[in-house]
Parts: sequence; C-alpha cells; structure tokens
Amino acid sequence: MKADGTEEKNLTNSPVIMDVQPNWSPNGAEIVFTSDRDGDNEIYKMSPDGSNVQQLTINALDDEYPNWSPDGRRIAFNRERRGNFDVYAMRAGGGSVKRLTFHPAGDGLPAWSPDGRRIAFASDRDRSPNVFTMRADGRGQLNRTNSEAFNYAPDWQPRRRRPRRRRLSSSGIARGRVPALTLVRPPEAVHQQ
Ligand SMILES: [Ca+2]
Ligand SMILES: [Ca+2]
Repeated sequence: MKADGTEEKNLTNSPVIMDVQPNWSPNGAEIVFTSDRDGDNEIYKMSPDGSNVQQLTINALDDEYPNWSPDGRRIAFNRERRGNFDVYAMRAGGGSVKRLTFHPAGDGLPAWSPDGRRIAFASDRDRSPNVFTMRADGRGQLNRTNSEAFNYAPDWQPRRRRPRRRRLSSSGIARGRVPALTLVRPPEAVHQQ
C-alpha cells in the first residue's frame, strides 16, 4: 500500500497461510518476509508487486524476522532450534547461513545498523529481555539496555546527513557511541521460552 495507508493490496494472496514480517531491500526492489506456507516458518522474498516469490530457507526449523543489511547483500533473521532462538545471517539470495549467537537464552529480532557494521537484537540472557548489539560477524555482544524492564525489538535511527549527536536517544536506553536505537514492536513479538 501507499505510505499514507491507501491502496492496500494483498501481495501474497494466501488466505490460510501466514505471510508476515515484511522488510524492504535497501534499493526498494524486493521485499523479504516470513511465511509458514510449507508447514513451518521460512524466509522468502518477492518483488514489490508480489511476483517472483523465492524461498530462501528450507528446513524443519522456524526461520523468522528477516532484516536486510544496508548494502543489500545479507539478510539477518532468527531461527529456532530445539526451543533455542538465535540470530543468523545469510546471503540475500539464500545460502551461506552463518549463526551469530550461541546463547541458550532467546536471541532474536535482529536489526542492522545503518552503516551495516553492527546488528542489534533482543535477548533474555540476562533474565529479562534486553537490547544487545554485536558486530556483523557476531563478535562483541553487548547489553545496551541492562534493565529489569522489558526491552526488545530494536531498530536504528536512520543516518542523517549531518548528525548533530551520535548517541542512543530512546528513553530508558543507555547512551553509547552507536546511533539511536528505538523499540518499536509490541510485547507479543518477543518469544517466550
Ligand atoms: Ca524453516
Ligand atoms: Ca539463543
């Protein structure tokens, strides 16, 4: 649909199966999304008009919450294996899947930083859900919110041409040397273990 909410169009035309979590490619040419059309959640992509649907993951595990890297080359997502959610990334065309988190707690809802060098994600490894960041290769995982309150579903503030300040700006989020993180998704988006 248009940005103002008009001209809504069903792109996937699937009455029973669930197609959710759409995320645009940086160049606007494709949309990646999650669907359970083959029996469990997989990552797919398609053209903005709904054509050219391509399946990117094929397995018996739940693959969800795809998020496109700013350079368009990788897609981060979370995968559940035996009740353990972790963040993975793969090539935008599928394949070259790399696991980025290995903690037994729930790790998911990845979001690339605008410069593509870091990935924010939610994890409940410190008891309650918090927003973490890591480098794109999975190293350097840091708890950014460090709170007993629920913090999840991170997103990054888009880069401005002339940023006045480079800090985390959302309320309740620690300040650091990374662009602003905001919390955008509702509580039910977090997987309960
Ligand atoms: Ca799957
Ligand atoms: Ca995990």
